[in-house]
Amino acid sequence: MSFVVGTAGHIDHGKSTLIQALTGIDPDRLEEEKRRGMTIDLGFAYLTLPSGRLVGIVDVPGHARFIRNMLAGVHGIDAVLLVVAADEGVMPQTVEHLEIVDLLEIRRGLALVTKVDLVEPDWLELVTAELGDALARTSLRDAEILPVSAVTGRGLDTLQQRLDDLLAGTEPRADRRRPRLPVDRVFTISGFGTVVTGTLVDGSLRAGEDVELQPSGRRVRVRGLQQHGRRVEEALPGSRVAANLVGVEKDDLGRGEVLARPGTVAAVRRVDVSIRVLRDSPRPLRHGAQVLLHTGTAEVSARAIVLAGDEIEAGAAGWVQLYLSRPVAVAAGDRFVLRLPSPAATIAGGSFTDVNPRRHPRHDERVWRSLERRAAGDVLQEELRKYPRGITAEALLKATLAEGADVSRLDARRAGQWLFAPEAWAALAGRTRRALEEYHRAHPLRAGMPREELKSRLGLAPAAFGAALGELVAEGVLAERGGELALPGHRVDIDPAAGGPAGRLLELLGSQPFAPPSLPEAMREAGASAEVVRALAQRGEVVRLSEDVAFTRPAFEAALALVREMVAAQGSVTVATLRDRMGASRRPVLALLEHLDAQRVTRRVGDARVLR
Ligand SMILES: Nc1nc2c(ncn2[C@@H]2O[C@H](COP(=O)(O)OP(=O)(O)O)[C@@H](O)[C@H]2O)c(=O)[nH]1
Ligand SMILES: [Mg+2]
Repeated sequence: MSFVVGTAGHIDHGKSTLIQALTGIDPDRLEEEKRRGMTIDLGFAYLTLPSGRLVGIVDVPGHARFIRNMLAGVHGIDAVLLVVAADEGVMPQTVEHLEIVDLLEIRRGLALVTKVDLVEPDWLELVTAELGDALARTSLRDAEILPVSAVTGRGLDTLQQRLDDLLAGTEPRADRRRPRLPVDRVFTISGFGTVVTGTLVDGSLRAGEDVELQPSGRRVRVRGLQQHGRRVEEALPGSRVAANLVGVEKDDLGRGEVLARPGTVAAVRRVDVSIRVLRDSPRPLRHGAQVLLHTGTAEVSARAIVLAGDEIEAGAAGWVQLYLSRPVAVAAGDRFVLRLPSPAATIAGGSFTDVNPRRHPRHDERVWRSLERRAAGDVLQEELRKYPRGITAEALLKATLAEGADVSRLDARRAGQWLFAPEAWAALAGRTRRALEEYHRAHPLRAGMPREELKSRLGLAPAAFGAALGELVAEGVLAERGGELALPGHRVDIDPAAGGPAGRLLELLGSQPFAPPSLPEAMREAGASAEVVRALAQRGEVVRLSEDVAFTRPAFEAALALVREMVAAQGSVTVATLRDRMGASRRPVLALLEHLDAQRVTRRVGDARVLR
């Protein structure tokens, strides 16, 4: 198992010199760094501690202008070595680096007062006290302060021992089977091609794996892996890794890209975050503020949507949605730092609560209550709330990267493969009821609403609609009648006895049962609409034989009995023989027989009909 330790502290305080004294490796690898005697970009070294524990070291620049490089190096470290020169004491970037460490909630570290060879003991005491005060307000409040000198070697053995002790109490990195390597350096080695380095988190990476880079989406293969200058077949989370990649050129890569298993990390433009503004922030975080987001090795400008209130004051915390100017590959729980672009200042930090959120209304308590529950670990339940139209269990697990999580314990309505949050289900049932009420009011004579219409009103996916409908019927929200949907209490409201259009129509049709007036004519005369005819037909009081012939139910029953009787007596029936018996014209008789054929009561044989 290996660990990663990062330096922090003001420029020229002796960070790089200390790392070289400890490891024999000069972390200032750039020609410009050597020429200017100053760290510009991240430097890397490694060390074997007395117990045999291996640590990768990330040396960061202290200069204010290179804070962005410092931020790219500090992610994923297990512990920090905060360096303060004994002759200068706490300086601006000591404070700023400490603030960043605090915002990233890095709790393990050693505070090193270096260059002690340059000062008298009483001065050292003063600087130590001042450093103690600076630490007290941060996540490093428990860090031990050690005096060291890279020149005389004083304290270096103790430093190694204390670092060893500190890491001995460190939990191994969580293996979430989702390796992510935020790229912090890209270079080429002749004969090998492109190499990226980074601090691996969340899972282990194997040589030969097919992986992808996000946010660019490039597919590449890991040809080989190295750790601390040695080839390895597998790199474990929480270690420094160099990966030799096939399928990408050096110039197509940079910081901000994350190497991960395909499909496990999404690049997003919107995130919900929990934010704490520094107590000493020069400004509050205002709603609408343009900020720089630093997370992993990515830096992106973002606009802050403060969800409650108009700003988050210095020293306060709150919920914010960030709109990012371009996609960033992040995971829920990752930490970040926010800076103001100009005048440049670190003002806040926090962690991602939802990396795939909806847009939110501001000042809506439900939004941050949901985020609170999500942050407290109720991820699946809160994710489910984002889908008012339901989501399949499979898609829900995919959205939260929670493969194999238990969905059976969710507070959810199940409809086949689909899950609905309780409030979404209640809303769906409510909308269904209202849609049907409205429909019944507009069409009192119709038995119900066609399925397709409710489907489009509810806006559900076809599969979700089918499943949800079954549940709604089972729940008694609605009833399905002959392919149409109605409220269970809905009755078609016509009373044929009341002397209205329906009654008049029945009267007209019944006055000459086997030779009724044509249907359109009867409707006109009775003042009955097509709806009335439909309703009467649905209630069985009228039987429509064709477009323009309708019998009353008693007439139809009598005609049917006659047909059966004639066939029984004569073997078959024809239009002519039936017409004679019914004393009707050809038109209704033909319509009746064709209707009976269609109903599969009779069958045509030449000119005649027999019973089926
Ligand atoms: N006397 C003395 N000088 C030191 C010590 N450590 C570093 N220096 C000097 O301080 C200067 C800045 O050191 P450097 O490691 O580049 O600082 P960094 O910017 O924090 O990385 C260099 O000239 C070093 O030689 C030390 O322990 N004692
Ligand atoms: Mg340096």
